[in-house]
Amino acid sequence: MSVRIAIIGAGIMGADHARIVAEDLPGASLQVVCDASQERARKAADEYGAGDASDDPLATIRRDDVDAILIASPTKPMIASPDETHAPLALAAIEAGKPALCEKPLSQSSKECQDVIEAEVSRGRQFVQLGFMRRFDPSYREMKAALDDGSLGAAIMMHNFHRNVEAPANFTGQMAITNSAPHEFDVARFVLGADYKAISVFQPAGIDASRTGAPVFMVLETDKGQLVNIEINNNAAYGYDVRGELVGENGSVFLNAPIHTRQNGRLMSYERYAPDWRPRFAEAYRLQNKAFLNFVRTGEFPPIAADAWDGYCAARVAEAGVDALVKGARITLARAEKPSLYKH
Ligand code: ISE
Repeated sequence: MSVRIAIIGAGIMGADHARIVAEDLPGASLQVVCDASQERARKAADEYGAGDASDDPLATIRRDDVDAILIASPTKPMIASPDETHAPLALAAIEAGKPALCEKPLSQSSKECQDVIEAEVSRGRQFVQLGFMRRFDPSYREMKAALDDGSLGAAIMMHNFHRNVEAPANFTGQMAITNSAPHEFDVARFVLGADYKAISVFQPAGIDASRTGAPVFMVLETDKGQLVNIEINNNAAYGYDVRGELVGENGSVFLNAPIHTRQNGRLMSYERYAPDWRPRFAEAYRLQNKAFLNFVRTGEFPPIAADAWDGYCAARVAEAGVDALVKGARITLARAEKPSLYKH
């Protein structure tokens, strides 16, 4: 029997997930596409062959003909964070007893993440897989394997660059920390098997820090004594460019992007950058969504996937990062106790 999936949100990520479910996820069927705009929901539903379209997320979650939820909530009309609907919808899915794959971040509020954690702990099982898809990216998987198999020796530093072509209109400098950087906060934790104990945040002098997408440079210290630096530049202009280097005592591992061709001509040789994250992480999204389908079928939470606890950890360090930026100070991190429900 096909797993009947409802997608909440038909924006850039909702539409891409609808494509993956419809074209690249055998065993799943696209039952409903829901969006605040009925027109946008209908367009995505027609394009990807969904059974229905809706503009009511709670009714969609509760439908008897829906087995699982994919939360890629529509961005508000860009007047607030585009991510503020994720946690409430995750709670509604838990209430309905349905597994949910929730796009990152779970919430920009660590308190809202704790509400989701409490809802799962009180039911004694996990419902929410969180969309930190880089954990499934083949490049990050090889980087982690080199550390885990001992060939790198002990990890000492990790360098991360995360560049978008152009920031959306509402994208504040702080959103570089709360919306983009959670990918690095999570994947560095995952690769290193560590947690953060402090964060410092800087911006280049002379830039207009209030300008949308103003770059930020962060230095994080882990509880294993490692250093993690993260550059977020959402107005890089030249292309979507995510880089990483894990430095160990016996060597290092660089990430390579899945670039398939190099073009020669006019005395030049060049490779193309992706215009945004979807082509760069297409395989990661496919593998993440495949793991979610298996979770829905078996109830076994995928061993490398992110969960509500990881969402809380990312939100906690993002909150400290905004604090560090505003105060121009190194901020130490306190965290709640990890419930035993979260095994990874
Ligand atoms: C966006 O929300 C994503 O999740 C992308 O993966 C990331 O590269 C981008 O910076 C975020 O704004």
